[in-house]
Amino acid sequence: MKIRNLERRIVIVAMACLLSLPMVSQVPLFPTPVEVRKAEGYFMVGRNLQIGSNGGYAALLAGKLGEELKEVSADTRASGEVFLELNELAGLPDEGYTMEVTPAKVVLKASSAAGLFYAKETFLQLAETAGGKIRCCRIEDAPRYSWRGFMLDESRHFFGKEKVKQYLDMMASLKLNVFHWHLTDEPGWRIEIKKYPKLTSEGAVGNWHDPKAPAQFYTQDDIREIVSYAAERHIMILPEFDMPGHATAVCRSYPEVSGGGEGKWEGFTFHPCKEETFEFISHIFDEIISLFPSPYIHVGGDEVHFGNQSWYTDPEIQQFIKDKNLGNEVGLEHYFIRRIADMLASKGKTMIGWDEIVDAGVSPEKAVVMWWRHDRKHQLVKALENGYKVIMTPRRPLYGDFVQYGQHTVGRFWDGYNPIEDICRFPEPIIHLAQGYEDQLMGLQFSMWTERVADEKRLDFMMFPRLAAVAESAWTPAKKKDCSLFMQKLPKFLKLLDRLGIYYFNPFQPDATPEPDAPDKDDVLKNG
Ligand code: TNX
Repeated sequence: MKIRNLERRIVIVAMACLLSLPMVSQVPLFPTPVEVRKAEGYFMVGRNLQIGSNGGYAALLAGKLGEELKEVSADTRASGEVFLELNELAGLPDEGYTMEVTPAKVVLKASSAAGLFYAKETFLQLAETAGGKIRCCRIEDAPRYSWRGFMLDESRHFFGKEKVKQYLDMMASLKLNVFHWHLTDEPGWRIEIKKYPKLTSEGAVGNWHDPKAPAQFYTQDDIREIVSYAAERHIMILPEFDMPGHATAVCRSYPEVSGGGEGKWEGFTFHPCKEETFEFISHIFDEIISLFPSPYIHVGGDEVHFGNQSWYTDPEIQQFIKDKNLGNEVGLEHYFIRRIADMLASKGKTMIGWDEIVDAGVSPEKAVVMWWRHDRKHQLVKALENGYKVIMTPRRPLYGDFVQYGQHTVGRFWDGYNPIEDICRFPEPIIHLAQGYEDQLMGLQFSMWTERVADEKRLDFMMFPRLAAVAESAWTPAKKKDCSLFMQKLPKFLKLLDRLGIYYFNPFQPDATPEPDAPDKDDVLKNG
């Protein structure tokens, strides 16, 4: 009899645990906060809501609530208060915040403007996902990584200002804080440079699928508008000017700085040793720097070997390698990168480059590395051992042009593909490689290359809902991250996407959300 009672008690306790676990952790927030303690009762978001602040964002919050709660059932009578409190003395971590919800009042507190901004985003998401009826709770939250990025390639295909702003809004809601803007590459140059007008009159013509597509690019006014739109959302924009390779659009417009190349790689690189090349690049940097307040400029540095055939035969280049004692063409590539790092340092900026730059011998004071070649884990380790700060964006699982479902027919594969669960789990499977170097890991980013993404519908489809998992892996600390719970609450995020009219892949019903049409059917790239 006693044993029976004990058994029953164990069953009851076990059931209570099972029931309460998801209740505690499944607060409908993306990304999952560090700590949520639920309490009794609800705060109702009503029409008579009072919003106060000593640190801004009250009007913004009121506006957003007005807009977004039109769609959900906001109680018309309730009249609580929300207060946004900026308190430097509270000693909350940078970008961190607390949120205390009681039936009569919500207090959002932070010690930094960014923290207060994120507290507001949390409140908004809760109000939205809970239909204006917010469960009483206390949230303590702060990010795992300071670099929570998203990269968009607008050279291969151009999407324009409105799309970028929509994504900046999504990033803000997900607490992502770096927009890496890949503005130059083979098919098109996408940023107005006053000193070199042909960069856009000629270089902006064409895209990956159509070399004659009318010129598409951002004017300097557009750039300023987007930079300030991002700054209002605590998002830094990192511009990328890819060199010495992936420079085809530049070399088409200004052949005097071209480094040759063959066949489809004609004009792929800058001329690596003409003084004129460095002056040209320096002038472009000056305009880029005047537009982007970011302390970093991304200079690419990837895949130079694709199109540097002429470096091996051009007598001037060969002589330069000898005179400077650079050894060979790879040594020349490294010389180029070191010069660019010095040039940027002299202009007060830090260079960021793809992981090829680890071999160039740049001082770690002057460069940050983006690790992308998932199949070269030693390059991540080497970057860390050599003292570089690193941002992780390995192709698997953080490239958005990889498919997210085995049956998809347009996109990349490489011994598998990038389902949302793999993104959520990152970086745990590789984090042991960084053991002892955690301080050098700035964070991670999702990189959306667009050779196979020709329009907005496909772009949305490749982005969502995976971007929510990117936020989860960049924000939520490992010990608080639970990817099966994340998947359980994901339908709430899909509902938000529905409300915003964003087309997405539904991992729960893969066949209900078919792949959008693409210019090239079955455009699959495998392992290369
Ligand atoms: C490699 S990532 C590239 C890009 C391509 C991408 C496609 C990197 C540094 N270079 O130029 O768009 O693969 O996945």
